[in-house]
Amino acid sequence: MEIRFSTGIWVFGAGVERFAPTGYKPARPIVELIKEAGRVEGLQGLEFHYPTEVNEENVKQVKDALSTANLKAVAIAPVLSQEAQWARGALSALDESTRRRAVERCKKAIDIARELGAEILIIWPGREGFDFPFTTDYRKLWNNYVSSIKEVAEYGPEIKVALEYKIEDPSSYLLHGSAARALTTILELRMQGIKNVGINVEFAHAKLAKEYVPEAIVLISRYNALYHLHLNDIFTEVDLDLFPASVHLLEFAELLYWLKETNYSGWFGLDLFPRYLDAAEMVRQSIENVRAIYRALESIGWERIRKVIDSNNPIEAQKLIRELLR
Ligand SMILES: [Mn+2]
Repeated sequence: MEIRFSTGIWVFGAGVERFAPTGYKPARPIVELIKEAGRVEGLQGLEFHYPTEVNEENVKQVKDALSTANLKAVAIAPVLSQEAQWARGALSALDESTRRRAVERCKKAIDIARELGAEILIIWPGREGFDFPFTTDYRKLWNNYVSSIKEVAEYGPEIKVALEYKIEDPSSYLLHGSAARALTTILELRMQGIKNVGINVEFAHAKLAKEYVPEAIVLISRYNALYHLHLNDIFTEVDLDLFPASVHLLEFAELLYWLKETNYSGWFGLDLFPRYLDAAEMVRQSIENVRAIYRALESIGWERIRKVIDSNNPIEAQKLIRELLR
């Protein structure tokens, strides 16, 4: 399995969050951030938000900076959450003019993706849901949401539209809380002939959905819908984008095994939040974590691991776990 690493350019940014409203670091120009990303050994691609990080005004500059840094544009993620205009929903908004603005933003993000040669449009539906009981006609909400995704996907048939599910936050209850829920939209759209909608599995979001991530990616792979990965980690309930495998080490090992077994050929995206850490160093350590686990699996041997799994024997599995720790 070829492992190609990408990360979000936001990882190198100021790091604004609700407990650090002005960020942990000073804001810097996008070209400087790309330059810094280019110095991370093993990093081959970058992901951008539209329009906050890349937009019509700076796209040429971004393109040049990427080529100088020898990095590929991997994905564009339209901002559909972190603005007051999306407080009551974006692609699912019951207010029709808001919904139109959200769809148009996604189409413009596709235009930017085309210009940069990025193949993936990441939709993080952080406001596609509701906040309070007895406030929402769920039939309208789902109809709006699915038809917006359809319109976006039809606009960019060569683009992979990747839904990044999460159970809650910022909205109180999100339509796409789990892999299976995202799959319902994907399968509904396939019945209407739309074949370019899939999933971006973020490790931490899958944990929030109480999924076991290796099994979740196998389920998604059954439908050839695993378009992208956002690797990171989480302790319990707060999504702070920790180093991949720094908490769920064994689950990560099994995840890598199943990515290989299901012939995953996409990018290994790193969605991290360095806070007070040096961003480049956090990306480096994340790449090394993934590589080290992959090497450990390789040294045991794929055949041996497959045999243990096929034996369906928990005792043999404990021996395999100890082999991994050697
Ligand atoms: Mn993410």
